[in-house]
Amino acid sequence: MSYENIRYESAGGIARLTLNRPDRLNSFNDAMHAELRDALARVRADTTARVLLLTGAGRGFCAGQDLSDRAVAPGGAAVDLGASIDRNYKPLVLALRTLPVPTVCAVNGVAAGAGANLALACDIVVAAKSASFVQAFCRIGLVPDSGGTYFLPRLVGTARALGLAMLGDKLPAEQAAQWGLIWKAVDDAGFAAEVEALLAHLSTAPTRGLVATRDAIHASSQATLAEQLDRERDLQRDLGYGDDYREGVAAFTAKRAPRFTGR
Ligand code: T3D
Repeated sequence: MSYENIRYESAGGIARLTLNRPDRLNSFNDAMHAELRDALARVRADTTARVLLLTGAGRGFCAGQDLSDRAVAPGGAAVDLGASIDRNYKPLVLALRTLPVPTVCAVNGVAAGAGANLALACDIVVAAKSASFVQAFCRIGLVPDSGGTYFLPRLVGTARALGLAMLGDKLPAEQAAQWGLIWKAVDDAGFAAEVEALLAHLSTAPTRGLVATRDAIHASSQATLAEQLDRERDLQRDLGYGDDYREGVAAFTAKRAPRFTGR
């Protein structure tokens, strides 16, 4: 499939996916969703990829659903938004959360509506200080979707989740980091270099161990302590037979840098 609404490349262990409708602040349309599905399937099948970068082209990260596809003429039939979520947004969020490699979202500018929550579906979210997060749904009479009602209270607590979701204010990147919504806000001047350093690190990290860590941390909110201890035991047992654990211990013992293969 050729892409018109996104850019995708994979090289040096890094898969890079860029939302690419900058004149519409990279808002989603059906064609972009289809391309994203295709690209994420490629990442999943790419045995050389060790990390995924998700970012946006131009001044924004993503403004959520393209609302020009949602305008209804007086008396016209309304669009079935539930069908849109089943077809596009739910598979997108679940595909990101279950990728076999760590995911980094570099929020280069405003992230609004489903665009904000797409970012929150990634493992590590780094934002330029000029970026912001907007739960814009309440401005058009909707609820936060694409995992918004799931991610927000878990990340920032009920009071802040409700404030963000019911008021729809722009949350500046620095405050988002202070609140624990994202990992880090970085000066615009150093943003690209910081993202590249993160990608270089993750592309040579013990990939299976990191993905198992993500899965365990996500599972913990539904688990008892005993269940979580059992989960950690099972993952540790599995990883303990892996190449990266063997390499990590060998490198530590030999006082050299490890050469992880992601296996
Ligand atoms: O529908 C379904 O399938 C259900 C799922 C829904 C998921 C959702 O995401 S619903 C929420 C949809 N998104 C929004 O409501 C956000 C709308 N946009 C904004 O609130 C603001 O544009 C931003 C806060 C994102 C950025 O503000 P600002 O001042 O930096 O930029 P701007 O001037 O508002 O926008 C720049 C241009 O992008 C402008 O076009 P123009 O005037 O230059 O021709 C604006 O219309 C366009 N744009 C921004 N967001 C969207 C958009 N065009 C279409 N759809 C958008 N979502």
